Amino acid sequence: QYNPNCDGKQVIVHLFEWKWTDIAAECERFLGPAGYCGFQVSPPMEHVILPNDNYPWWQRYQPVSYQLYSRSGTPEQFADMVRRCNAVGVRTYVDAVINHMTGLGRVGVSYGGSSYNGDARDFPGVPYTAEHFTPKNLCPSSDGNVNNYAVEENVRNCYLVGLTDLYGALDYVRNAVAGYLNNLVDLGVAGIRIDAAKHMWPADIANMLSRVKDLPTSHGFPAGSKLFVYNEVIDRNDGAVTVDEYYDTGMVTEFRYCMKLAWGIADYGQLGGLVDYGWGMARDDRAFVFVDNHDNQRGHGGAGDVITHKTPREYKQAVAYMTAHPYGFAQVMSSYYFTNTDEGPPHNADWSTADVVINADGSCGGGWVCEHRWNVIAKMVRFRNAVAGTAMENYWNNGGAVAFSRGNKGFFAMAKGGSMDQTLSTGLPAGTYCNIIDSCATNINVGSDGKARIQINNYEEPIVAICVGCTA
Ligand code: LM2
Ligand code: CA
Repeated sequence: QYNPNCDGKQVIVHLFEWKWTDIAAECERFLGPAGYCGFQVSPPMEHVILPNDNYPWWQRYQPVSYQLYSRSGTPEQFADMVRRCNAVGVRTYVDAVINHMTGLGRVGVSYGGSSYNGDARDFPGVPYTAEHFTPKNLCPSSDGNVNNYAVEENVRNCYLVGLTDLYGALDYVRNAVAGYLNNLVDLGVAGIRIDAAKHMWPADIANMLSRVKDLPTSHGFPAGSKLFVYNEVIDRNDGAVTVDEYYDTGMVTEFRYCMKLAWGIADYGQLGGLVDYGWGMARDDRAFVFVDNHDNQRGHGGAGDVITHKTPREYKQAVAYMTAHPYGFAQVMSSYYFTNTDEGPPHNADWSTADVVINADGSCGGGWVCEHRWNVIAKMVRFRNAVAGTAMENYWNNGGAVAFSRGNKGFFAMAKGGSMDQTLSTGLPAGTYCNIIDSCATNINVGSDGKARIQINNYEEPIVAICVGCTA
């Protein structure tokens, strides 16, 4: 479960709140040609519907059943999306919400017709009833909610913000969750993010995963391929639960990376200390890294010291550095504009999710940010694919600009103020290369000593990325 199953490609994009029909089209017209490994979808299962809160994005983190009806579309549309994306080599990763069901007090009927009653712990669409939820006596908190991150049992056995907590030790629950995951596997899904993994026992996750079958060869997966897994564990050296507890169940989200990268972009002198194992950061082959995610970009889980699309110039530098740097497996965020931290995606008059608008110049409209289409970001996806498997070498940093090579396959430089002029070792064979960031408008000549004069004069996109075999 450590292999993303995308033929060695290196970057996943989170298409936050996109509809299945839009994603299918995006795979064919952009993600495939751009070299994206795949995309993470918002939770695809039936969820609560909250008109009184103007249908917030977080509706989708309150499951009602495992039927694939959601604000993003129907089961048929989901299946069609996965099939069409697989056909162009772009894989689907599902945000799997399996720690809990709805919040207490949530009562209603969801998109696929399943009813829900949080107080009664009644979810006939699965079905789950009261006995399938964590017994009160296992939760050492006076109000039943997670309220002390220093105590493991509190974090894992209590109700996270009042969400009815599934009792993952039960064979019935493990089987129900595995049934959901196996349905996804049958449809051609390549991997999952385990939402709130920190609030689940690693042994429960391991057991659930042990019941999941291999990926189907009918969708182009080599025989014996396993579902890729990344566990969402917010570990900022601030509690009893640490990322290393999840190394056996898959990769782990590395939230300290968001912080460290933000500090490094603010002060290039700190970029050299981006990955700090002494600080407890996940080992390289387990780290799942990102500049920001759907929570911390809006002040929810793991927020603070995070760069987002709201500061585009810094954001491009942050994503560029992440994708150039060899640490971990990388995810790019694709957002919608928001002012209120609860508000859902761009919507039509009836609050159904609006289509993603693609402008003539390739940017998005209609309220969608589409960071994954930004020039620097899309180009750096190609760079990361081109240099996969190589180490960082020839590291140079003068506090205002930074540069390094990736083995003998690529070289990257970035200038905080927008300009630099330095002769540096590139690690590359002698020859003429072109900067893929400016679509090869600039050539860079590497001499027989491996050195090249690196000049940057571009305030918005102050980056040079050259790689063997890379063209406009
Ligand atoms: C996650 N990771 O561990 C998700 O990434 C995060 O987005 C989810 O929280 C959380 N865990 C649970 O899946 C979001 C959001 C919360 C929201 C929950 C449930 O950040 O604010 O909580 O989804 O929808 C909301 C209300 C909260 C209320 C709760 C239960 O904001 O006030 O608690 O619903 O009704 C009484
Ligand atoms: Ca739990």
